[in-house]
Amino acid sequence: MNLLERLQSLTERFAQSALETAGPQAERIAALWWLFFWVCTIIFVLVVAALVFALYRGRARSVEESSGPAVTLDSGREAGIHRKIFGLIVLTAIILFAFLLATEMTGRSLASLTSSGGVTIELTGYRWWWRARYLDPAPERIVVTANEIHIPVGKPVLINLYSRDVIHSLWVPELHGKRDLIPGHPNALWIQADRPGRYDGQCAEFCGQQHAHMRLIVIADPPDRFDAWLDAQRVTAQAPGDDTAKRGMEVFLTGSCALCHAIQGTDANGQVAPDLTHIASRATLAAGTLPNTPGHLAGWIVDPQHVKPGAAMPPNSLSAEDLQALLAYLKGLR
Ligand code: HEC
Ligand SMILES: [Cu+2]
Repeated sequence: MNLLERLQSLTERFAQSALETAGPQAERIAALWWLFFWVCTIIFVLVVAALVFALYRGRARSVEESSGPAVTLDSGREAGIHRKIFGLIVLTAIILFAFLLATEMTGRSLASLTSSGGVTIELTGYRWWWRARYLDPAPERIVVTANEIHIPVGKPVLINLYSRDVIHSLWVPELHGKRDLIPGHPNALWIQADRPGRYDGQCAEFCGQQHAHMRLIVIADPPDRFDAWLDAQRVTAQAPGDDTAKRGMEVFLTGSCALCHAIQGTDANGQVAPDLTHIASRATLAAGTLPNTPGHLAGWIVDPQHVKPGAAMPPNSLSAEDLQALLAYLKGLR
């Protein structure tokens, strides 16, 4: 692969474009964008053409008249010019009003996507990661995860938005516009993906030092795969099989980890950090900051402040054996 191909495949995988729409909401926003784009482009071209014409004519005339008397407008011509200017002002007002109307109509149609009995996700912003809870009337069926959510293709999904600290904003450009997460003021939006794929979003409201490392991965699965994923997430962590992983679990539970992190099915029940019950099934670590590989995981656990300065996880000094055991344990949390 040469550099260009590498770049292309990278942008295909990770580029976020509001114009590469993957759902009805984003399509409406993109249509509005194109309307603004074409109308403004046409006006821009006309204005520049008029300007060039006026400059050209003005120059030709000034050469012609430089020896003659000063130019004066007769009152008939002046009235004509005033009428033209007035006409253009009215046209501008009409165009702006049409934009306003189109924006309002788009806003309304964005709000019209609803359904009952679908998937509802409670998404909470933290500095600097996302907690996601898949709601269910039966408490034991509720799924808690972080930084990576799955949704079923072709179905409207309701996302309730909360913040635990400052104002964040959710933006998944290929699916929807931005919506703020405001402390003490619940917000909501509907999203729908029409084709399977990975759609990256991130925090779009400056929220502190690591604002740029606050990615949310949205994976749209065909409905049966989505159901399988959700069922798998409902399963609590199994007791580890081999001795190394058993030792790792001990390190996790007796160390500081369990104060902040929860692992369902164990005594770890910390609520101020990402749920790690299925950490091994996620693509990235620390809200898209690192790929989820054993090497990166080890680096993260030992010194998160090096990777994400300011993040609310302290460094850990672990012996080499304990670290390896911890990695073996976390690897099993699929
Ligand atoms: C003081 C609380 C705290 C302690 C103690 C702590 N963590 Fe964390 N951890 C966090 C926070 C907060 C994050 C999210 C950081 C971010 O992405 O900004 C995190 C993120 C992680 C992640 C990435 C999760 C994800 O979904 O991306 C892993 C894995 C992790 N911690 C493992 C551990 C292990 C193992 C220990 C014990 C050795 C530990 N943590 C101790 C607070 C803590
Ligand atoms: Cu944020």
